[in-house]
Amino acid sequence: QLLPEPSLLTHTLLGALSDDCSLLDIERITQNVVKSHIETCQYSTEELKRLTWNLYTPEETRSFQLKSAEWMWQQCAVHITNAIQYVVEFAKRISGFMDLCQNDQIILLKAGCLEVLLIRMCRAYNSTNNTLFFNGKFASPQFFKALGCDDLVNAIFELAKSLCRLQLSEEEMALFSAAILLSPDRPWLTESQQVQKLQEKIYLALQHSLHMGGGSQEKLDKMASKLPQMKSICNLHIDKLEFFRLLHPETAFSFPPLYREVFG
Ligand code: MHQ
Repeated sequence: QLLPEPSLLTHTLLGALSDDCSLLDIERITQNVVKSHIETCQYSTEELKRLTWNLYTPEETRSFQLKSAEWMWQQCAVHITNAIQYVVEFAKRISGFMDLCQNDQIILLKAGCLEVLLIRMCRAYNSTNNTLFFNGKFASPQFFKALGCDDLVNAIFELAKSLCRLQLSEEEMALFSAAILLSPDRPWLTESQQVQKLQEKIYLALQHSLHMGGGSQEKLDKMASKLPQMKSICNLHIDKLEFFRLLHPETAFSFPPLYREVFG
């Protein structure tokens, strides 16, 4: 046998890093990140569960489809901006994040907030009828037709569906979000070493959590395999926004300042 069992490998990995990250550290990190996630996730699981059958009627859907692209873009920009504010609050509550220089905090948030939003999205997705929570009710992909971005909207729903299949626990979601936010390879970081140290600890916590939950390396691999899909959605969103800005500069200028700063 060339390789040890996965459990043994994890054990060895945890053991090897124990000099600067003990099991106690890992538990402390997990607790901090999960608490931060729960406190900033905008909608509780109970709330979303309670609203599961609150769907837009066909008439309501039709009336949204008939709205102008400008109006619909404005609505979506406002909702995304609200959600981003919660992600900023999540970041601020992760221990170590506020110790980074302000320049790096901003770089990490600009680069990672949409990805975090996309992870959180699976909480607000209902796979039985392929709908997403939007402004108080669950909406189908067709609901967003007026945006004129069917490819983007379909890609977002596809990601929601495939993330949902992973059945991530809140703990896994929280740690995965934090790990993505603390990516040391974002361009223009000045203290990427420090970011890397934080990310490594969060990854250990995630691995530990998967291990405890009876999961395995396989689940972590599946989670990591969603990253390219998320990247391409981020790029597609930027492309669509750029094109929209060319067609409707006035409307784009009236988008929430935070939205313009993050994606501008
Ligand atoms: C968050 C809550 C949340 C808030 C906003 C912009 C564009 C051209 C297309 C939700 C995207 C359209 C978004 C608003 C649409 C797919 C966007 C618009 C989790 C994520 C969630 C539910 C967002 C999901 C994606 C939505 C519906 O905690």
